[in-house]
Amino acid sequence: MMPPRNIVILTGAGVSAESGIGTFRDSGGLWEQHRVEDVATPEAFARDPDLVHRFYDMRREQIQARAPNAAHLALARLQRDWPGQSGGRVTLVTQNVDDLHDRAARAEGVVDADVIHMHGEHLSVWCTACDARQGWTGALADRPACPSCGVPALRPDIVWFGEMPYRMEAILTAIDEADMFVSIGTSGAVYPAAGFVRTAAELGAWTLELNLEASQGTDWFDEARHGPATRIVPAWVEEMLSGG
Ligand code: BJW
Repeated sequence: MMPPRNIVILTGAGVSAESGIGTFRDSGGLWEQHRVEDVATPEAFARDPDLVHRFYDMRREQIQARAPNAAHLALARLQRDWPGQSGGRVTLVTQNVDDLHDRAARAEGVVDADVIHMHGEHLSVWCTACDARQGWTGALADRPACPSCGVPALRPDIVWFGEMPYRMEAILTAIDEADMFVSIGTSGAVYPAAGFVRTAAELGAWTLELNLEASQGTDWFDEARHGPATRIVPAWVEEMLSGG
């Protein structure tokens, strides 16, 4: 393999698991006996908004008590140091709706960190009346008014099943320009993210999977390393930054 310049990293729930944030499809990935597919859809929200608000209020509160782990911090160091070392760039795309990559970037002093949250963010709300999106740390179950328009029409700024993930054009451009595509802590069960490895491989990028176990798309990767993210991600970043 030629030394890579541009790297695209896709992360999923597995990268935050060791920070104490449960994954979606591992055993125990249920909430009050509901599957994620039963609460994370526009239809579920229309049918039972109280249930959906309680689910997201609980998770919005939970993530604020969690902290980035060694994998988030290592990826932030790669974002910070790779451009100077290689002349290339690292595009970090996450399916996660927590803010642990963003906090890790701040902790490691990444200038202009751009974490692409393709499935939205827990700490953001979207007003379905005026279309404004804004930062939010509190609850929504009591139907607060939108700070922009005053209408109590706020919903979690989360991409639910059947909705278009955010910033797809920027993601596909980055994959098109990537020499290396790395997937970390994702089961490969949810599209379009699950298809990125195939696109990257077809466009000529070298592909690497870092996950606890083989993902559903594991055959698409040139190399797979399996183990906990806090061990295998810092080791890989160290290899990259030492030119190995
Ligand atoms: C560790 C670890 C450790 C654990 N260290 N690793 C039929 C076929 C194909 C597609 C479809 C279909 N029917 C419908 C669709 C489309 C649908 C879809 O994919 N459905 C599937 C269920 C089949 N997708 C959509 O609807 C998306 N939109 C869309 O497609 O729009 C149309 C479009 C068309 C053309 C182009 C583009 C778009 C929207 C998807 C929205 C997903 N939203 C969620 C919920 C929001 C978050 C929330 O509620 O909190 O996002 S679902 C949930 O799954 C969440 C995640 O981001 C996402 C992915 O999960 P992830 O991250 O992979 O987690 P897990 O739990 O599955 O895996 C964790 C992994 O970590 C495991 O492998 C573990 O082993 C590993 N692990 N500990 C390392 N310590």
